Amino acid sequence: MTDESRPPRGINDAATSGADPYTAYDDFNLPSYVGLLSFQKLPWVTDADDLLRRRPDVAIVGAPFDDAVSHRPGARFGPRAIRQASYHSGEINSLQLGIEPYAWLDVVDAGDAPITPIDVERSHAVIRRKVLEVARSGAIPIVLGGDHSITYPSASAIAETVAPRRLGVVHFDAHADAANTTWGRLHSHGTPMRRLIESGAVAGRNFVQVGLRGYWPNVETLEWMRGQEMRWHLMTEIEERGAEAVVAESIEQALDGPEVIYLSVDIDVIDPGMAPGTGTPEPGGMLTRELLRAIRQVVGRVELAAMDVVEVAPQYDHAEVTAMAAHRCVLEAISALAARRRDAGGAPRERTEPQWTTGRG
Ligand SMILES: [Mn+2]
Repeated sequence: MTDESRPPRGINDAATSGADPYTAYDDFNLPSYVGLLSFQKLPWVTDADDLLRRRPDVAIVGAPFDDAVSHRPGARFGPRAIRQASYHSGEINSLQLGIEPYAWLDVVDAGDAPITPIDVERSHAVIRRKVLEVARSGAIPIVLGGDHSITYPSASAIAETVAPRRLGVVHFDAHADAANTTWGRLHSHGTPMRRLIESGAVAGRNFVQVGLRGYWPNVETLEWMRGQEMRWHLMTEIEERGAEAVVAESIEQALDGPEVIYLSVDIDVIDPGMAPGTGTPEPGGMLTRELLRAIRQVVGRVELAAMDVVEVAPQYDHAEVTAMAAHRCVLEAISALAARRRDAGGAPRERTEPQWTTGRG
């Protein structure tokens, strides 16, 4: 058990002399490479009833699935790579937003959807159920992919959860992912946005894409997208107008009717020079710093229902640079959620739950 009579010691606390070195730090405050792997060493709370009792503000969900890729596989290892791509542990302080996010928000790691390989339908079904369980606890799910096909079950679950309020989508990606089929299959990482619109989960005109470039999709798919009144902003538009103006317009378009937003981030929206660890890299993308700023901008402005960060394939990464960018996308969203709560006049949270017990006391 954690010793409740003393505050947990952290990385820069001076008063460790005289403490029993075996119990001086709890697991949350030990270095990031020590102990079990959860996102940011946050509590691992996977059971639906435990989530309902705890009612966290935000919950990380892993979707380690890549059976629906069209090119290089490997994103099934993305959630693990993202979870471990941080040297921080314990309490953290966002310099960008001037806030300690965990002082304002109860954030947990809800673990992974119980994926098995070689079965797209089954995997999508368990992702949908996992995201539903988390969202019904009141937490904002932040889903770590996984290939982009997981956005179909994940955003479908969120559309069901927020109904009758309507869901808009802000989607950062090099690719539109709105094809009808890929190699004859309806469910692939090239089709989830089409399925979301066709199923009625999201209206086409509130589906807004940012960062598209390259040589796909084909003319017929673009015509279908226009017919659905989808809005998209090419990378060339970001080059000409700047990301901040483009993102501001995207937010207005996504919220033109809906009340809440699903944010989907394909890491390949970043230039492959800065994020090589992905399955379908597309040269000429956003800077990492532009994307992080854009995430703060979106989450600071909208009511966020859920988020995903997908297509991190660590086999093609170098020095964890892609996984670290994905990890930081999540942290920027969490910090922006905390800043929203503060700016709305909320109170810092009371610590009723230990972050992580030591088992060493
Ligand atoms: Mn993509």
